[in-house]
Amino acid sequence: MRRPDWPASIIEILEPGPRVLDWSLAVSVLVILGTGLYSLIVGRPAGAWVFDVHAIAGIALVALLAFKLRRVAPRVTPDRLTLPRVLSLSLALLTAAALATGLWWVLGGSLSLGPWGLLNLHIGLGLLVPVVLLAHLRYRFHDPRDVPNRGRRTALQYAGVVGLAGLAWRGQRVANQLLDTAGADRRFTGSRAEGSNDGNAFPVTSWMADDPDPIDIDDWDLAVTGRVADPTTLDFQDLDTTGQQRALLDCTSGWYSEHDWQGLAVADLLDAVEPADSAQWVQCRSVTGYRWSLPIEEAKSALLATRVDGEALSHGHGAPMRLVAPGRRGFQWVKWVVEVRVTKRREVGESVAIFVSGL
Ligand SMILES: Nc1nc2c(c(=O)[nH]1)N[C@H]1C(S)=C(S)[C@@H](COP(=O)(O)O)O[C@H]1N2
Ligand SMILES: [Mo]
Repeated sequence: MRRPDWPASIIEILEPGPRVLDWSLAVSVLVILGTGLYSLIVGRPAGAWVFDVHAIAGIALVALLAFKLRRVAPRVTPDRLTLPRVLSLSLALLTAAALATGLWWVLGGSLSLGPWGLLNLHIGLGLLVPVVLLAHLRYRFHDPRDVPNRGRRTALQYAGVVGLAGLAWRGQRVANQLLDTAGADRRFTGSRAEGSNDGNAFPVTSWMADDPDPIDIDDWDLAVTGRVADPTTLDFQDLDTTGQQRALLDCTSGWYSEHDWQGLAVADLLDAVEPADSAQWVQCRSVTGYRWSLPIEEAKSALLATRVDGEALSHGHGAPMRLVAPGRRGFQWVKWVVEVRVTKRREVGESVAIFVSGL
């Protein structure tokens, strides 16, 4: 009997049976998709596990995909390229690209794609995977009851794959530190530092189409509307901008920046207009139609900033007024605010508006 060499034997030990493998590929894609989407709204360290699960499942998927490709490679021949095969092949390439861009980001890579970067590319590729996967399953679906029951062995294999992926995720941190890469000082969200404590000198991100003309302070005012006893409209000169807040803006495109912000404390504004008992949400609306709500209790610790580190806010950063929402991801920090609306229910349309405002 041939004695298996070392790499071959570890592959044989860990490699799940074909059906189990296919189902675990589907499950890991679901886990990665779910944690990936959810991670976009996680801004506080208590949610760090979401990123860990996303990364470990991603590394495990690298191994699972390798097993899968090893199994199907002999079947991929150019003369038999039918639609289902083209779909399978695209799925493999797309998944590999999504995994590679994620790993590259973690290891300190970057890429400039106009207004977007490497992390945006990773998210875009990742969102395409389930679409092509569904098309692939249309042709290749197998009933889960076909999975042969080899419980104990399969469980051990999974412990092995996930355990090794977890080790790799830890090892990555050490490697980044030792090699002092751009991946070394990531926040738990994966974001890297950009221009903290330096006034307006941090990246400007209007992630979709928002690009309003600069706002003239004399033409600007702030409307406070909705479920309040005293709706009001304030000129810039009327504002009490002695509020302060140190807060960190963490954009889902992969950078963060921490600053001392000055401006109008939302708590003071609310005190002045007296919210009704039914008031639950505070929505900040931009001149562009972009808008986002915070629960009213949380809004009381938010700031409508007019300055950053003592400098007047620049146009790109939302002058004359932008929301500073501590612990929330950057996309919720509405720029060019012209209205604060106090509501009972959160407006459903706002999650659409952040994609289409300014179009
Ligand atoms: N009106 C409006 N507000 C916005 C955005 C936008 O496109 N339009 N982009 C958001 C996103 S995705 C981020 S990360 C921050 C970026 O703020 P900055 O450009 O000051 O860095 O603003 C948020 N507020
Ligand atoms: Mo962002």
